[in-house]
Amino acid sequence: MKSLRLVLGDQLTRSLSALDGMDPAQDVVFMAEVAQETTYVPHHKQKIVLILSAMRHFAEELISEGLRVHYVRLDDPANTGSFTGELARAIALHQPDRLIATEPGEWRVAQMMGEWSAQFSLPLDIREDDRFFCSRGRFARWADERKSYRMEFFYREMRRETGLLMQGDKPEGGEWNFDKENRKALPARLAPPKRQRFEPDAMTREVMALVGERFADHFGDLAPFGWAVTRAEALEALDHFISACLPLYGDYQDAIKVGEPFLYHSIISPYLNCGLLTAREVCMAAERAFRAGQAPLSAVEGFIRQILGWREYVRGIYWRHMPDYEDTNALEAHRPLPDFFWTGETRMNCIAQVVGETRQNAYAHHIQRLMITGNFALLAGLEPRAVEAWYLAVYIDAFDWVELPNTHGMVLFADGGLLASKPYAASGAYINRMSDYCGGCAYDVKEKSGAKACPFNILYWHFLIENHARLAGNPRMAMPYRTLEKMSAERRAEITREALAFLEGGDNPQKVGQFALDL
Ligand code: DLZ
Ligand code: SF4
Repeated sequence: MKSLRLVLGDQLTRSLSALDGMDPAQDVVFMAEVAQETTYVPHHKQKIVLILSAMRHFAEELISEGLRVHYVRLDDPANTGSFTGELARAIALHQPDRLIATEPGEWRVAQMMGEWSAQFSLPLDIREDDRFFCSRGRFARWADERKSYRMEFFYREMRRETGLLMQGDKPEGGEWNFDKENRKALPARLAPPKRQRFEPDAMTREVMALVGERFADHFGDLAPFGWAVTRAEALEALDHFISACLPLYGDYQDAIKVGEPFLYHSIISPYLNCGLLTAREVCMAAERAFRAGQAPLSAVEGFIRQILGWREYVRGIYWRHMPDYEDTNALEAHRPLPDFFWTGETRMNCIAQVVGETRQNAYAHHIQRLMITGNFALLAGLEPRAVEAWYLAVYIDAFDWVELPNTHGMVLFADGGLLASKPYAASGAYINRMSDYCGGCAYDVKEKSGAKACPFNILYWHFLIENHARLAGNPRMAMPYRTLEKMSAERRAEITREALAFLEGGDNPQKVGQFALDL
């Protein structure tokens, strides 16, 4: 029986279930670069380079193993631009008896895939994506048993199930979570390790030329491009993280420093999410470092929790709640995304820095995404769809299944608390404590009102006022609401006036001047 085996751009793993039991004499692997995927959001140029170059390298590795690969390039004049169109051409050419796929990561693609069997009159075997620790069915069973599902409990079950960082049936070190030992402020003189860059080879340079020409209007710098595009390079990046960064990863997990876009973060999420590395091998490498005495338990536990806990949990939430999940808008946020999310042209130094680094690297670390751009989007009441499209486009590791719950649930609280127990709203004081952004800002983080006041200070209280009916009953919001209630009616009116002036005028210096006169 001849099978056509589908490998999507985020399934670049040799042990992928769709490639299981391959008959090299008959079977053909199908891979396609298609406009549908490169443009459904205006992906950062480096993100497109990573995916296409990693796809080409992966195909080459399969071919050198003696497998047959039907590979369609984006610049093939006959390319129809869609998975369905390319599959139709491949089926006509190879005349397979059946199709074999691994379940796709994205709802949109799963819907498309659901039609292929009838469309092509061929049996389609959709196999589980066993690169995840927790299958979709397994997550559904866990979630069915509870009214509210918090990550921490899910994570404990995953620890028990996998045996990662366990001593028999007890967690290593006697506790499940060591976060109280993590998250320190970064000492001024500590210099984080220099990160590896992988020089683009001829294949990557060819893709860069294609992307430069075809996606010139997409956000982000094309060069320098230093991401790993093969499994061998990704493994090297993993080794470097484990030896040079993991020991201090926990301590400085929430720190932010100007000019240090990577700090001690792993920066392996792009490789995990497109398949060059697997979650299992990454967690095992971290555990080995702990057992060998090379990294403290607090750091290793914190890192493993991100992958075994959080990453699996958000995927579970995505599949359990799509497609309705993305339509919720619990805080009824409808303001449009300001241009400065794309241009970085704003007097708010924190936003300008994060957007600038994002443009350069297609990357920002989690606390920049959550507490700078994300916090602003939450406080300003930006429309979830627009914010989500932005995150999906600009970050190299962003795929819908992981981006959507993180942005919609964690950052914007648009799911009304399904994922997070409270909105992650913070004023300028938090940003000032965790970063060195405020010193170089046109605004004053200590000012609470007037033209010089940090917009986060005004927007924070305005957010609480605007969402009083929706959030005041949340026990985890009791403290800020008590403080708000102690404020005079005049002060509250002043906050509303200044916040609306900012939100309507942007932080255009002229308008800000005008807004100061209006006060
Ligand atoms: C993100 C992406 C891009 C930019 N390009 C392609 C592509 O040309 N071909 C492909 O197979 N996959 C691409 N991807 C990743 C897909 O969007 C991803 O496989 C789906 O979202 C999974 O459901
Ligand atoms: Fe950001 Fe406010 Fe600090 Fe400026 S003062 S960098 S706007 S937090």
